[in-house]
This record gives sequence, C-alpha cells and structure tokens, in this order.
Amino acid sequence: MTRFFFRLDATDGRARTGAIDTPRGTIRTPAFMPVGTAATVKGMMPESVAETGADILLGNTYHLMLRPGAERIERLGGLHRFMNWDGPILTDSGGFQVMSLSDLRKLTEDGVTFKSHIDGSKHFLSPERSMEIQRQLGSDIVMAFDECPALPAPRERVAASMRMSMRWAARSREAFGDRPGHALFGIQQGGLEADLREESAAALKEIGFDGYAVGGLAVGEGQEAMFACLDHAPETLPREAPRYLMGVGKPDDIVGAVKRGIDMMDCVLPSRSGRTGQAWTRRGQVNLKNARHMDDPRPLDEACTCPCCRNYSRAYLHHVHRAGEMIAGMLLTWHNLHYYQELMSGLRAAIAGGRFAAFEAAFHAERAEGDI
Ligand code: PRF
Ligand code: ZN
Repeated sequence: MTRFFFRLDATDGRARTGAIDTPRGTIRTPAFMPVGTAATVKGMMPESVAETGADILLGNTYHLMLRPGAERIERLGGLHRFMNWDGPILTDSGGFQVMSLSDLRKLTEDGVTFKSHIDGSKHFLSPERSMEIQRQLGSDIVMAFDECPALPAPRERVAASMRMSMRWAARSREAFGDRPGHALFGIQQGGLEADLREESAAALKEIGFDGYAVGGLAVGEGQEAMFACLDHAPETLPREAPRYLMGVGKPDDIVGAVKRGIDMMDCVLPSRSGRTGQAWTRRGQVNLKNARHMDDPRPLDEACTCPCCRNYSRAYLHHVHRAGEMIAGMLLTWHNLHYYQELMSGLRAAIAGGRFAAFEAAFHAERAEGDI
C-alpha cells in the first residue's frame, strides 16, 4: 500500500501523457479534477462523477474545517467514506481560500488568523495545522500551505509573498512527515516574474516533493499573460514529477496549459456554470437561459453521449432552468463534466499518438464555428 508513482508514457512537444498510481486508483494524465469543495460535487452523485470519467476529486481544507470540521470527518471515517468516493482525493491547503473568501484575515510568518465567511467564528491556519487537517480528512494528495497576491501586484509584494510561501513549504514538508501511500505537493509562486518562478522552483526542489503545482495564476492576469508564464514555469519543475496548474480553467485554458507541460488541473467552472444555465460544448459556451432555445427540440450537443444530451432537449433545459428546478443544474453539470473529461481523454490520446498540434487546431476550428 505504499505505491504512489508517476509514469510518463509519451510526450509531444512539451505536452505529456501518463498516469499517477495511487493506492486508491490510477489517475490518467493530463487529468481534470472536478471540485468537491464541501464534500460534494454540487448536484452530482459520486458514482455519476465517476461515470463522466473523473479519476480524482478535489476537496478543500478551508471549507471542511469550518463545516462540518476536520475532527468530525476523521471520527466518521475520513472524507472518502463520508462523501462516498473511494477514488483518490486531492485537498487544497486552505491559504488561498482564506485570502479569497474569509473576513478579517491577519497574516503573519506563523500563519493566518481569519473569520469564517459562514458564521464569523475565529480560526487559525498554518502549515502545521493544514497538514494535520488534511491528514484527518484522509487526503491522498496533500497540498503545501501557501499564499499568493491577486495580480497585478508590485514585484516586491510578489517576491516577499513567494519567499514566505517557500518557508511555509519547508514547514509543510516537515509537518507532513513520512506517510506511505500519501503524497505531498509543493506549490510554486512568483507571479508573472520568470526569475521569481525560478527561485521558487529551486526552493521547492531543494525541499523535495512528490509533485509540484504552479500556483498564483488565473488570479486576474488574463490568458495571454498566463500562457507567457507557462511558457517557462513548468520547465523549471522536475520533469519526472506531476505538474499541477491550480484553479484552471476554461476549455481553451486547459488545452493551452497541457500544450505547455501541465499534467493536472482543477476548476469550479464546469460545475458552477452548470448551475447558472451555462453549458460548455465543442462549439464553445451555450447559454440555456437564452430564449432561442425555448422551442428547440434538439439536444445541447447531438454528438455528446452524456445523459443530458441523450435524453433531453434544449427546450427542456431552458424550461427547467427558468423554473428554478434542481434538475437543470444536475443535467448541465453532468454534461459539462462529461465534456471536460472527453476533452482530457482527447488530449491524452492525441499526445500518445503524436498528433497534439492537429488536435489543437481541430479544437479551435470547431469552436470558431460557434453554437449551431
Ligand atoms: N494556491 C493554492 N490553491 C490555489 C491557488 C494557489 O495559488 C490557485 C491559483 N489559481 C487556485 N487555487 N493553495
Ligand atoms: Zn452532453
């Protein structure tokens, strides 16, 4: 039960495909991880999430420590049993969510004190406490505790924050200890500055992790700047370890990130936009709220094999969304997650077959046609 192993099967340019073996199952890469923030991928049964093709879910230290509490989840047998998902779970470490969600935060070298966005109660997170919570949850892939500014930010602020995150990475490593079958990933910071990204990568490699995340992107810089950073940042991280781009993204962000050497991603977009009547298809974004769907008997995407597209019309999806029926979010979330996983499987096959460039061209050409 000690195996945790990343295998690279093929590369095409900088794009890579392979697999991460864990005691709870294999994660095919490039992988997209649906977000299960509050111990649920909203609107989906875990077995349905698995049917979309997901190998791994993401959970959140920040949300779960506040509600229902990490100690409670541990007493109840851990997060896998609690939410009925027996595949791998990666948990984010909390610092990023504290900075974006909580009230009245106070950041020091020791950690961060904050007030819950749910009930205003006071809490503390540090590298040591985050490692403890992620252990209590039973996370398979634990993330180091980090922090990052929203962009644009002055270089000095980005540098100071990155350096503190690297000291926190060393404390995370120390507190995590040796836990066979569980992995600890470090998180690179440094904003859009190439030399800070390199300094951060060197610090992480010196500490030594099972995988490496590119953090601090998709925080307001825009796709062009993000891609410019990804033109060099992944290459500063070890080739033989998985590289995880945190909180990304739209389908075209994913294709561009994979092209630049990213192996794992997560994003709330497919599930969140499903609940607001937005669908993602090979022809781009479709807004089911639009009145043009009202009398349309066609499925969302006639080429899609998901239960939403096999069994329901655009007219129905428009109606149930308008009527505020729960099934609207359920069906659109299912479709969106299915579409994302199909995209990942297409990317994996294209890289394995040495035809990434053709895949990318076809992806953009189909989207350029627009929804029809
Ligand atoms: N750090 C952590 N979680 C994150 C990020 C980060 O930089 C991001 C940035 N896109 C999303 N989630 N710990
Ligand atoms: Zn579908």
